[in-house]
Amino acid sequence: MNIAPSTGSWHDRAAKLSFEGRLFIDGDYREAVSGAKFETVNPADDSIIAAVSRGDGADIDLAVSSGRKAFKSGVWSRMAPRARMAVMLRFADLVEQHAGEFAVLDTLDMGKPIQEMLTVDIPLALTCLRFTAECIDKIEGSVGATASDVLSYVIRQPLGVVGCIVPWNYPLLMTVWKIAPALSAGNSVVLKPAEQSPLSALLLARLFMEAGGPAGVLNVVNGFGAEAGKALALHDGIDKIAFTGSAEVGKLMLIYAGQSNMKKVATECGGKSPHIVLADAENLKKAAWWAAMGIFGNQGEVCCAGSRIIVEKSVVPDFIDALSAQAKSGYVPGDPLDEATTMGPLVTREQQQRVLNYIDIGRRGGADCILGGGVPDGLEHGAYVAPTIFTGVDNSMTIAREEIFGPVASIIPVSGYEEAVAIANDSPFGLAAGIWTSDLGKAHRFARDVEAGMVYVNSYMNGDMQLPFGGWKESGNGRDKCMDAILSYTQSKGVWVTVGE
Ligand code: TXE
Repeated sequence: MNIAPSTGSWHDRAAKLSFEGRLFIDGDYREAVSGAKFETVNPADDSIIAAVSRGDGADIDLAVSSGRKAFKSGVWSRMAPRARMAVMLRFADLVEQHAGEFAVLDTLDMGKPIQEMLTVDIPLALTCLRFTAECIDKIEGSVGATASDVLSYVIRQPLGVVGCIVPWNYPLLMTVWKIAPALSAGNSVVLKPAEQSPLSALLLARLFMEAGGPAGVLNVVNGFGAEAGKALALHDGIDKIAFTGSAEVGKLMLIYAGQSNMKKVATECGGKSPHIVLADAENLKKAAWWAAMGIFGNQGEVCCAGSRIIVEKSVVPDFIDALSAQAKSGYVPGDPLDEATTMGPLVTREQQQRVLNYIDIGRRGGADCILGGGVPDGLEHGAYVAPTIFTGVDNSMTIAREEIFGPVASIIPVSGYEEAVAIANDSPFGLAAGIWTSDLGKAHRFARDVEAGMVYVNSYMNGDMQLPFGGWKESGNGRDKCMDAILSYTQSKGVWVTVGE
């Protein structure tokens, strides 16, 4: 992937950046109708990055009507598929050209290491933009089998105006996972970024226009969930809400749809994903490497984090040694703008407090904290939490049931495969699941037995654009990535044509 090389330090680049904090509506930046603003804060040192316009219902109204006007005009929704594809591919190229800027914006806003932006978030966002663009002229209808005096066919059409509500853990990537398929399918979009990470979406909107996207097709309204987000989800002019966030707010989306126009709702709501290591795993060190990545990568602020590590008893001591060693060498908290840093601060002081509180609950609940368990020495100036490992965890403990969304691993010992699967499935969530085994039969059995939308055998959080991303149970009902995701931003229409007498 051709990512812009770093020139000078990333701190120099950050110092030179000018921040756009206004809303983006109808093809232009503008202040919120109320004139209100909020500050976005760098969690690495509590400094204020920028003042951002605080949108509310009035701004959502403007954005939705701009999206509707654009949709009805057909300027995008009826554009020839390959012409729309060309715009989306140019959009991807522009995002790639601005990779360094995106890397700095998201790192400042939410604290993730810049090297993770460069090696994970940006390449994955580009792949998503290009994959969805390439799918545009592969959206097909069908012709039904009928008597010869009838022609019946099914066409797929865009929904209209889609509201996208996204979280802060992958600001650019989660935004792209929603807007790329929605735009590719011909819809207009009103995007509400997370209030913790409002900046990169504003650059995206400008680049979409530069690529040839018509005004009004992509609108960005920053603001708070209970103000801008709620107004968007309740809006009668919105045809679908695509949401990623907490299960609590995901449930609200379904309520808002019922209280308004019964818009379609797709949710992706996090999890408490099981990552199983059986005694017949071929290589425990390798399993520990992936397990560490699965819970400490992106500071553990990952919806499919393998937060419950379920390990067969006979290999627990060796696995704990390997995981601890990997945590200590591979995840060293530090300045996220330093390219050598492998772990940044959490997104906010509130999130830090929430995670420290769960660590306290774990200790008081009787689990054994064998690594980390607090703020790393010398990093009190930011929202840091050290990689933390609990052993002797029982699946009924709070730390095994609730999503912590931080670098906290819980090791749950089990007697073998049957108990491992029973525990894996004993959760209100069902997003991802992993297993380490050299028994092919067991691996495939697991893929069928486990209640999760994504299964990894002998690796973790792996995959590409072909595979659907989404959950079972309270992890939500939506699917990102893959052709199905694009189709979920269309609706079918059956046409019955009488051609005979
Ligand atoms: O999420 P929220 P928060 C989980 C994770 C985390 C917890 C809280 O466990 O610790 O949720 O994070 C918007 N109407 N995940 O508080 O509140 C909000 O502005 C409309 C997992 O950040 O769900 C933001 O844009 N919108 C998750 C988005 O919803 C509302 C990623 C998510 O915020 C709203 C993030 C409302 N009433 C958190 N209230 C994942 N699946 O990866 C909030 N929002």
